[in-house]
Amino acid sequence: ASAAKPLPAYAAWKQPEAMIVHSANTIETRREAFGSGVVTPLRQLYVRNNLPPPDESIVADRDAWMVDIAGVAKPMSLSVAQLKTMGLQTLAMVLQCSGNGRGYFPNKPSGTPWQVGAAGCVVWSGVPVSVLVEHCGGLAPGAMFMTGTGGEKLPDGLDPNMVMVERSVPKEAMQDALLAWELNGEPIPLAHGGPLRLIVPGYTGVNSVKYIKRLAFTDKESQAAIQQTGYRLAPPGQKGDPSHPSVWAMGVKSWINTPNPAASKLKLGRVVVQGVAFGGTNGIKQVEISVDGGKSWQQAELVGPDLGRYAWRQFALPVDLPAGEHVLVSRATDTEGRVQEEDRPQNSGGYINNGWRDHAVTVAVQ
Ligand code: MSS
Repeated sequence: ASAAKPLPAYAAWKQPEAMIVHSANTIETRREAFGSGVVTPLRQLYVRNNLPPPDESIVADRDAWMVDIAGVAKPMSLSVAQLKTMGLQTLAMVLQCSGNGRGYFPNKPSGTPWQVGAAGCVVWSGVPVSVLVEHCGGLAPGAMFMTGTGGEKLPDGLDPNMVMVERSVPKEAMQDALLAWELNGEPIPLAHGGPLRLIVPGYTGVNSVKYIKRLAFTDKESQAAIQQTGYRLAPPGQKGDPSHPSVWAMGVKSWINTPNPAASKLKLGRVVVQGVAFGGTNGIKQVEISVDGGKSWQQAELVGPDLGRYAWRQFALPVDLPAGEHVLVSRATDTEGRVQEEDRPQNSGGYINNGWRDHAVTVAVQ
């Protein structure tokens, strides 16, 4: 086996034992590293960059970072210092890569083969986008989408649309969106989009644009490839194009973290099955657990604080496991009654895998 890859310099402060380094721009949390606190510690939070992150110097003077606001009655350019005078909201949310769970697609779609660890539940503070829009005199007529542009320096000689990180979401998503400067009570580290990040709760990670330099309310979706052809739910075998649904809101999902599938032998007896469940844009109503691969189900208890509809809930269920092999699965239901499905949604990009079957853990008990 090849040696584990080292953490890249911009994320060197992460806890190496907790992470799987796929590449310098794709770093996953190990399933067995998720603890029982509801909030994911930053040193264990996954990282995903489509482009290499900007230079660390952009977080030297955070308050001086500028963002352009367009597609409003009074377009303006604002510093983080000015944003901090406008309002404050704090929200807990599941940050999950669109491709989390891609590693379970049997046909191996191109892209990082994430298992469960391209996700975490984190707390953001910043100004509500709705407050900002009001400050700018309201939306310009014809606004349909909220479009965020990342602050990376683009490589020379390439069509900017081919490389830039610019994502559009329906303008309704601005309702609970933030321009955030703080993450889990700290200034947002560069790795996670500091000094300023657009936060679109309930949507997959790609829609929360890091180091945001422009927030525009637009009549059309961004022309960038990452919007037009990337992150599209294309049928298996097809390339993404604008006729396919964009990867936006997350579905209901849960998985078991304990017992740890990496621990091959468990002692006979009682074990507390634990994991996390979230509903994307909705809260969680209930989680059921099966210790027989989905034949029969028992209701788990939701434990720990409820940090709101965008956060995940922890669940726990003590069970007695006799000797032998057991397939443990969880199935969540959100507050609107949507039930996590057994099968992964088929699509060529390996996106939004929330099927419970793929997330099973098999444990051997002696
Ligand atoms: N932003 C920017 N600016 N850039 C990049 O690259 N990426 C995405 C987001 N944002 C980017 C951005 C993705 S894709 C994701 S997931 C996220 O981010 C992540 O985050 P973190 O913090 O974890 O790293 Mo998939 O859907």
